[in-house]
Amino acid sequence: MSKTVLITGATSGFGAAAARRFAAAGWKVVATGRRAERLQPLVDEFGAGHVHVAAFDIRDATAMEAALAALPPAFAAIDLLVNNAGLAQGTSAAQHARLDDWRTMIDTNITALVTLTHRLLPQLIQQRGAIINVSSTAAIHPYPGGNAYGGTKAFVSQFSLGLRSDLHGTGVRVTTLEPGMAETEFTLVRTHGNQAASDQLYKGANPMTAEDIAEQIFWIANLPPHLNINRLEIMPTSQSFAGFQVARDPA
Ligand code: NDP
Ligand code: 8X3
Repeated sequence: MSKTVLITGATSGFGAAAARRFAAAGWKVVATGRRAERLQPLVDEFGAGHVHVAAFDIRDATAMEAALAALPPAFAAIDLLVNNAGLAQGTSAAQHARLDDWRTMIDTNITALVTLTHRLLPQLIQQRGAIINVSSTAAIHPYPGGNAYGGTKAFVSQFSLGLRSDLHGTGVRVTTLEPGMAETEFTLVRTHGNQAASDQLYKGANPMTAEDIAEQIFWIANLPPHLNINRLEIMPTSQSFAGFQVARDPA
């Protein structure tokens, strides 16, 4: 019998590519996100028996609960939760950042993620299922302007490892996936809609693609049940590390 995956943030980027990857392989897919018009093509492509879509703002716990309660019976037993919905907003240094941006990132990347995870844990245990949390290299490697975004992703990574510990003996697998630069709508969102800035960032950089990350998610999910990838950090070959910065006294 085919397994069921619930993927958040399936209207774009990693989530959309993952929804296609899993549906193409015969998984039943519950695809979520706010933009309903981006979800419907998944149903058109794979059929209502294979993809169920639910459009809601993941920060709205009531809407999330209603969407879960309304899952058709064929999609109701979730084997795999892919917590992918998330965003960065702003690239400014902390002292110039907008507090609203920080709150949006915390509400989406942390609060919504833990709410959905908490809601699905009993059935994931029952299914001996799996959780893949999409974190970021920003969780591990700080950079100027990363402030609250990196903080939210550090939470995601550490929360994942904590879940893994708590779920010891249940058979539930937990992975934190930490990608570096990938070309999606991520930078468009981060810059509040600046397409030129987004294009400039990725130009000539050979970034990863959404499909590259979807393939990693699919691979992690389809490993034999006795194997658990705890953390997977992945970057494009073109991206690496730079040294510490040093502020010097004036001469
Ligand atoms: P995209 O902007 O292309 O996709 C983000 C997805 O999250 C969209 O489907 C969006 O759906 C959804 N989302 C955002 N806010 C909400 C909300 N309030 N309610 C419901 N859904 C929401 O970016 P990516 O695919 O790149 O990002 C996916 C994840 O990967 C994020 O968690 C991001 O932090 C992480 N990541 C991205 C990297 C990159 O370089 N691209 C690198 C490392 C991690 P909608 O707007 O329709 O609601
Ligand atoms: C996105 C990767 O380096 O732009 O999570 O923060 S980065």
